[in-house]
Amino acid sequence: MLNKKLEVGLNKQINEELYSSYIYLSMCAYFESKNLSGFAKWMRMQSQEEYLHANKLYDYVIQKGGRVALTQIGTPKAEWKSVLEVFEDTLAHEKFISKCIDELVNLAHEEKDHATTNFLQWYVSEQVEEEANATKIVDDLKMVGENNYGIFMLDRELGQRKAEAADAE
Ligand code: OFO
Repeated sequence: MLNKKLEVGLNKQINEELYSSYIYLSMCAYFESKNLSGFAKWMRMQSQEEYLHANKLYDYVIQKGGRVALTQIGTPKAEWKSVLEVFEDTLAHEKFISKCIDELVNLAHEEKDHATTNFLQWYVSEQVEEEANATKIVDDLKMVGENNYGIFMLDRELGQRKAEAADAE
């Protein structure tokens, strides 16, 4: 049976992951509106990954005999001043998610729930990758600055993103 405090925490994280999915889908729509199809594709895939992150938590709660409780998802931001601002928001959001995961791990430790501690390690590693990816894109965008050709090339590069293997999202 799933510890009650962890059931609440994991359900909260399901909401955070679904909200992440919603944020990135909104960023995708923004890029589509600017005809930046490569950035849009990257964001669409990011959104789909977040949906899978939510579902992984969802399945775990059920597997442990807990009850999934879905709650309202916030309205995501819809407008940005630049491509750089979108990715700065992405990085800030991923740092926030890393903090949420760390707090959940702390709770699992406090409650001596080793199975959940172990389960959450996947998210701990994933966040290292998520922050590194966003940091790299922010750095690249800072390097090209206002240069349209640079933005064009980055749009093409990010449009090459491939879906990760089903188990490794
Ligand atoms: Fe963006 O990462 Fe989920 O967990």
